[in-house]
Amino acid sequence: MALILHCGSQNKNGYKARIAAEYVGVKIQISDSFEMGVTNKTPEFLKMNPLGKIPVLETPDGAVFESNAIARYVAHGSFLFGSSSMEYGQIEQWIDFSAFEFDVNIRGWLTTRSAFANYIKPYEENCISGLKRGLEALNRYLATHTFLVGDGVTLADIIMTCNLLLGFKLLMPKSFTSEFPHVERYFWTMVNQPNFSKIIGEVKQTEATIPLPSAKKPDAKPKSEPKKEAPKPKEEAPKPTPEPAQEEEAPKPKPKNPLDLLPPSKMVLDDWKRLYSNTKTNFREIAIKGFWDMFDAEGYSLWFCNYKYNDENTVSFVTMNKVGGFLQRMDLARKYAFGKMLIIGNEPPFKVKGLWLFRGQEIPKFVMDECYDMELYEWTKVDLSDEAQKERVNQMIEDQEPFEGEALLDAKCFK
Ligand SMILES: N[C@@H](CCC(=O)N[C@@H](CS)C(=O)NCC(=O)O)C(=O)O
Repeated sequence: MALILHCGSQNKNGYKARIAAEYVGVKIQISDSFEMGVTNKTPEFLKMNPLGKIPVLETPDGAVFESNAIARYVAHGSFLFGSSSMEYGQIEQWIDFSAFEFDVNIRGWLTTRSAFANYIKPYEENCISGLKRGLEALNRYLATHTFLVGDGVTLADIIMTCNLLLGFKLLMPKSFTSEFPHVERYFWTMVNQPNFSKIIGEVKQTEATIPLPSAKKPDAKPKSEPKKEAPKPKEEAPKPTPEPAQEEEAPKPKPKNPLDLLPPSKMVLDDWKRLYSNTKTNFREIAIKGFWDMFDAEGYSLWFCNYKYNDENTVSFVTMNKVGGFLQRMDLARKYAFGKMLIIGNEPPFKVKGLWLFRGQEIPKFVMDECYDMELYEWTKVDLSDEAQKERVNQMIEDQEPFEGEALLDAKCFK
């Protein structure tokens, strides 16, 4: 009896064993009669996996469930486990890493965006920040490694790639992954290996995170538990619910941003941005003086920000990309904000500090809600009665070097 894998042919968890099988020359047959929600609820299936989940591998000696275990079974005793105890340990280490840092968070993020789950914003944010933390760590590692362990593909690469797959296909567009260039290079190298592409086919990166089902609006508060009889997840990732027909309702006028309802300000943000951009000499005398002349302390507030995880900023261009990504995501606030971000230090770990001018007296709520980078920084309102803080504002606007005794690696402006 051949090995029979019970799952759909597009199941990313099933891919793990199937790619491993290509490398080690094991034959696996996909059960062609498998029907999700039907086959896996039968008593015969539940004997193989009491949870009724897929994939399950049926062997002449019994069944194995859990996709990583199935892949291990297929790869047992082969070069896919490395050539020493240390390599073996590291392969297992990266398999666990990919399961807990990526699989858990990608599945969680997908679930929040699926038609069968209630949207819980803090949960989604938690998944995204966990995922980014893992990607940053992996990116650092891959800056100096082509494969996860040793000089060739191991089971760790197979499982890692499969666990990243739905992220690239459904959630993480280029603007998200470009912060992690080594992960990008690694992922595309892997999915284009002949033994991978034979099973997975061509992989296309999503152009945007799959939208929320149109019936559900983002809501910061958790809603009630899903009903027991809610439809079960499909085997593959949830598909976005189609938009309602256009003719159903006349488009509603876009609600005004609350910042547009604030009392008018004498400060015209665009004038300041123009002055900043056009001042090429005598910056202190012209631009900085002009800033304070224009500044309206009632209509605007100034904020210092400090990156919370500077210890992780060990690679210069990755740190710069991270800040660049933050500024891109702040695009939604262009009408209401100006910012300077400094990347500080001659050598790693680099510090990231910034100065932001926001319309209103608080950091706008929609920025806090929609730009997840915001929570990666500590925010302190500038005390305008403190001359030392005002001088720090000047230095940040001006990219003064040295800044707080250190060289600047880069300075980026949001305007
Ligand atoms: N950790 C398991 C996850 C298996 C899993 O969640 N399978 C999903 C489909 S991808 C399933 O069978 N869901 C059906 C159910 O929960 O009833 C693995 O890696 O095999």
